[in-house]
Amino acid sequence: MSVVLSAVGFAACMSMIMATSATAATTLGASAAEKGRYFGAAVAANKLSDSVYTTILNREFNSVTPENEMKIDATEPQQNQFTYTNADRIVSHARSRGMQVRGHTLAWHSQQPGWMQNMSGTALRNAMLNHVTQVATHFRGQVVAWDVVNEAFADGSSGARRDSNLQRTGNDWIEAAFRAARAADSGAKLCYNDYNTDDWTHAKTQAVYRMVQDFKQRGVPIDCVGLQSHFNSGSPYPGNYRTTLSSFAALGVDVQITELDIEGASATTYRNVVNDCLAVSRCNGITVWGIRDSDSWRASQTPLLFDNSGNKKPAYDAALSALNSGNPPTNPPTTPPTNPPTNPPTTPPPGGPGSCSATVSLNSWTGGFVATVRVTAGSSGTNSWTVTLTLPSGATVSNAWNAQRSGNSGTVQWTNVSYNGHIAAGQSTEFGFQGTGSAAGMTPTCTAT
Ligand code: 9MR
Repeated sequence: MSVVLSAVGFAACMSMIMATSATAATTLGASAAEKGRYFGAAVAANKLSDSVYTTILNREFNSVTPENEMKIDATEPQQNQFTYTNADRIVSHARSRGMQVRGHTLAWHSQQPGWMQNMSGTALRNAMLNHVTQVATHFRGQVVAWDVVNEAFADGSSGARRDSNLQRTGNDWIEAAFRAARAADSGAKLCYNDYNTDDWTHAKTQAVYRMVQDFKQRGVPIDCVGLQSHFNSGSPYPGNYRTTLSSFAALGVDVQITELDIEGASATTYRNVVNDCLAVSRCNGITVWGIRDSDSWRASQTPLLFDNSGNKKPAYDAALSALNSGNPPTNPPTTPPTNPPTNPPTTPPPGGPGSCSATVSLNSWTGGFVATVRVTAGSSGTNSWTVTLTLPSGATVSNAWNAQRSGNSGTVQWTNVSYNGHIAAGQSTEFGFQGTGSAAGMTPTCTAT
């Protein structure tokens, strides 16, 4: 029996087809945006004159990461001489077309200029903090997220920090970098970024997880974790990738897939990665590490979404269709608060005014310091608290977190902020500040209500 479509049925059928094709986004960036996310690419400044390259970039992507142009050797080739020409070209190309920019990277053991490679100790710590401050200040308001610290953990089963000149300045170099970045640009999301942190069972993944958990508990300003996700035969896409994304997100940070490439560009694996990101509401977006295979740092692995001529590969179709069939976000994308409550508010303890005590620990270097003040409630708990500290002459506070302050030198009073005034009996909270000069010998006093 033949089926004859009535005119009405045919029209209805056509309108369904047209409705479907009219609503499906046709580019990676547009589709990701419909899901409250971005789809980005690493971009090299010297390719912005290649029209095949820029045609794909401008059509497909709504986020850009400079591949090398914001690194330390590029931005501070001589100490205290900053050059932003190539980075600025990428930023202006992106922002003038409505693309967002991820900054990469402020503190890293690799791609250090010669002068920094030869430094150590307090001189290096100061130089690193100065670099973070200067570069984050230059790009303030232009980058939505920074890879503040890159690749600071060792490979293998140790779960240890990677040995480097930066690590040898003291284990707190990472948190010092994050604090300096927050002070310089309170609007950018601050990320820790690493590779081989995709498999949830790996020691390196677990070590990064514990660091982020510790930072959140102690009020170190961190907003996101970047998983580079360079997948290849030696380091394949893990079946528990989604668990890794959701586990980091559960710590209260965003997760971003920052340098995706997949040896051989399996369509299935690209689809899986997109689906995993869409399944985790705090997975903000995906950046592929290059546009065409020939742009890749691993070109021979043909790991990207476009071939050497700029044609879409099957992996492209898989990524786009996964984006198009994903669910819209249940939670709107978040922007970081300028003073994030890193210790989540606890239930106010019963009881009224109490007493409190405070201790201060210092991380000092020539010309500067970071102070961490621990406030501990007495037997009745606190509703609010004030800590008084007298700084030695010459010491000046440049920024602070988790407390309000009066003044920036001499006798300074620090009062709780909204989320850390209530401390249960015997419990503690921490606030901190960074400054110049020497802060040795301060004795804090605490009063509570
Ligand atoms: O793709 C980058 C390549 O052009 C550089 O030569 C290389 C030098 O270190 O860095 C590459 O990008 C790296 C990124 O900055 C950090 N994660 C690993 C990336 C691939 O090596």
